[in-house]
Amino acid sequence: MSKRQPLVVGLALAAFAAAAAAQTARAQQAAPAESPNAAARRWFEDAKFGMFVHWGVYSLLGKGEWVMNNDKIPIAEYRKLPPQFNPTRFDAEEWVKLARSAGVRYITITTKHHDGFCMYDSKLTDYDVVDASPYGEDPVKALADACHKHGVKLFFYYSLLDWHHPDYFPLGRTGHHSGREAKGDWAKYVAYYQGQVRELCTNYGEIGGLWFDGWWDAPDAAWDLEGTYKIIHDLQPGALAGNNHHVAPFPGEDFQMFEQDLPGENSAGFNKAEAADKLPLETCLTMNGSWGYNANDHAYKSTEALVHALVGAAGRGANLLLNVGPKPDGTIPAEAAERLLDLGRWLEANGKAVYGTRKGPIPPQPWGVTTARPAAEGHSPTIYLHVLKADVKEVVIPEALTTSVALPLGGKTPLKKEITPDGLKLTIPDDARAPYDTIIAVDVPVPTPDPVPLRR
Ligand code: H79
Repeated sequence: MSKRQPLVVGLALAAFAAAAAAQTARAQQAAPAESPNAAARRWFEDAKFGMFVHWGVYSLLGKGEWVMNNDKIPIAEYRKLPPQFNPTRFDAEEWVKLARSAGVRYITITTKHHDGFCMYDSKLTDYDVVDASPYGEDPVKALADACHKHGVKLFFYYSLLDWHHPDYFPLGRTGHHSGREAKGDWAKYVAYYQGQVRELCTNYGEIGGLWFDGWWDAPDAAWDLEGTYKIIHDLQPGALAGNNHHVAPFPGEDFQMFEQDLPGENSAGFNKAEAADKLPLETCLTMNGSWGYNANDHAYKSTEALVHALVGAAGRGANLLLNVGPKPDGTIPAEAAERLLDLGRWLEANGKAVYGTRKGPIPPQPWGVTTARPAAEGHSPTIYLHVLKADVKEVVIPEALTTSVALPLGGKTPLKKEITPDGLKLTIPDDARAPYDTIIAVDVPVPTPDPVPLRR
């Protein structure tokens, strides 16, 4: 442990103690009425795990969702795709059942990606799956119905950036090879996209929220995001608005997302925004290296890496939104389905230390992360230590936790404790080790002890 870390831990534990005390005090009062928005945010933070779906006419080419831009396909050429889109094997029930088996609590699906093609039935354009494909049905409607039936929330991904719409002008940083005319009325484009947001908030029953992307293509444009968020909150008071703009959250946004990085990390290069203090967080991640179906990308992450992503996100107070890219026929690639089922089995046994938790009072450590379940009726606060490194045999936690009981998840024998100059050392016996993540539940007595600064 570095010299600086113990102090940080002591302070975080103080916050945890204060929160636990506040929770106890709240439990003794009548519960104040919670707004639909606050309830939705709390639900979202409890949910922890979602399934992202990137599906569009680009899937036909099997080269990811950026193929129009990357291969410089003009609109006139790209327009030949919708007449070929006929996902005869698409079964919304099967997708949702798979999602449920994986342990996900919500699905976020692309309703329109940067290519501008709408995967739902829009009255504002003919460039949509019902009007322009032989399939002729609305897969988003089928998915919404299946989600409602099986108790999975549905979020809509919507690209603000549009490489096809004639009024998306002036062009932004991308989509310069579409061959469209160099003119357009931006205000008309805003009216178009806000009209589509209205459709999405009106035609599919209760939704979890809207997930915007592509703002970064034209960061100086007049998007009227405040107006957009108002439409969402007026039409669906329990829906959350989020925007993948890679900068600090704007007013009206209900959660903050990070793409291909956990909050606080920036391997992608554009995750420079700090995690907002008060907003729920979400990290979206590809399962291989692609969002949309990529026939040549077999570089799938291992189940262990995916468990570590889920737990790593939870330990940083974030959900994991894990992506699949269905094939053009509507089926989910076998490699992806296998991993989802692995995660489901793992969560079946270990979900207690993930669902409904918040980031733990001990920040990410070289050995792993912590999550926490605040005190509630019938149980004292619990801190879960997720030991993600297989070769770690002991962990040191703040000495203030000395009176706690530390049990491996599902085990019966408390861990050996020893006070050391660095803090309270817990020794992990070999028979307490679990695959991917050795979880130790630290039951903190109530009242939570005052944090004692760690000795140096
Ligand atoms: O939908 C998936 C991707 O297609 C989409 N977001 C996920 C969820 C995505 N679009 N672009 N990117 C991901 C990469 C972003 C690159 C950026 Fe830039 C770097 C945006 C801003 C800086 C490249 C350079 C694009 C604009 C300027």
